[in-house]
Amino acid sequence: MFTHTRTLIVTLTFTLAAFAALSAHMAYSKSVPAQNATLSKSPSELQVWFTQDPEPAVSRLSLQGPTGEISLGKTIVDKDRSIAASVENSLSPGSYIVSWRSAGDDGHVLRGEFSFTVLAAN
Ligand SMILES: [Cu+2]
Repeated sequence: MFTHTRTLIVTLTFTLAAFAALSAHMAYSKSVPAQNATLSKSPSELQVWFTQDPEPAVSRLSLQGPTGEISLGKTIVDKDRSIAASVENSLSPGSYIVSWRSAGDDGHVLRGEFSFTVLAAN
């Protein structure tokens, strides 16, 4: 009896842990450039990784610079749970904000942003 109860509790605990993992929202994992990075030259691409496979239909990167919106290449979804877009023209020194939008397994659209700085060449 005691053994059966303990087995049941252990089984329940594992089941709840598995359910929590499956139902978790997707989250930002890392990016290149990294959050608050200081770069000595303009990046040629922006890439953001997530904790689940990004949904291509809603995934988008955009970039704001000192003079407004900067045009990027089409946002692509990679197999390694990331989305990426090329930076078509060299960025002038200044502060930039990357905005991302994506969705994971549960379809909830998530948005976030992070900044990086491009230093003047010397
Ligand atoms: Cu969610």
